[in-house]
Amino acid sequence: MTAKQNNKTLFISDLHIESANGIILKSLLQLLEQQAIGADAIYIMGDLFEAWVGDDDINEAGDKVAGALYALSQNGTRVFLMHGNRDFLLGPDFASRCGGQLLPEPVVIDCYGQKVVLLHGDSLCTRDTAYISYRNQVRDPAWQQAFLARPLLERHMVAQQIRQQSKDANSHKASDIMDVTHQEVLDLIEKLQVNLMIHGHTHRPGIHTIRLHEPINGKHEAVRIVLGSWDQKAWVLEFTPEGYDLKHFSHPTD
Ligand code: LP5
Ligand code: MN
Repeated sequence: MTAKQNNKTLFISDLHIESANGIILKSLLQLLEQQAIGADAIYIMGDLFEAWVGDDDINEAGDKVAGALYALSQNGTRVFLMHGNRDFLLGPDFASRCGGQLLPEPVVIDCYGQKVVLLHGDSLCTRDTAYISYRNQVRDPAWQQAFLARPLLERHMVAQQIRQQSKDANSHKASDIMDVTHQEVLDLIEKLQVNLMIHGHTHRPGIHTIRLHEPINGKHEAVRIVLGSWDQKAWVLEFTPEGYDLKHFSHPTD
């Protein structure tokens, strides 16, 4: 049997969708209908939504995203979702409405024969100690259970307050502490013995080569690919058996 043509896997993150009628959702729908169609898989690596307060918060933006991903999955593209710091409460109910699967992080996948570690990226920003201690609290299952038991309106109000506190806090933080800690990256790559890492979160899209102290899989280098946030344009990492390409596109204008 001949190899399937046009094998590709897409990686996106940090869309921060907040409105059913906004340009970002339109841009995602365009990507799913035009570029993701026929792909082997799509990995949505966190912060798909601006804020997610629980799968019981049924809303039009969520419905549209789930409907489009479900259609893609029915057409044979595997759909994977990962938590970000804005949508860490996204649960298996929503994932199944997308015809997808929620991945733990970090997770190591095999992409056309290459081992790749995937994670949202916030856990690598360890110099941002205020964020890491906040993260430890809100990732605690007991805290989440209690939060999800609160009325929806209250959850929305808390989310809005935390967003505001986060914006205020970030305006006073040095820019470099909101980037990944190089040692954390190295430690994870060495622990998992991979030569490729893909993450988002920092909104600093790029491809970085990392010199290794000890070779991994016979190589002295590893690569860290950072996905971009979708505020000004759409960022997509396209992975094929031949290689990868970090692309960006203009959002639709109409
Ligand atoms: O999101 P962004 O890019 O602005 O900044 C992030 C970090 N901030 C956050 C907070 C999110 O923006 C808010 C998400 C709301 C939706 C969540 C659903 C509802 C859950 C409610 C949770 C109580 O993730 C920011 C990082 C930045 O990335 C770069 O990495 O710096 O971190 C912060 O701003 C955290 C502050 O430094 C500390 C905030 C203290 C808040 C204390 C409230 C305690 C709440 C009680 C928890 C038990
Ligand atoms: Mn993020």
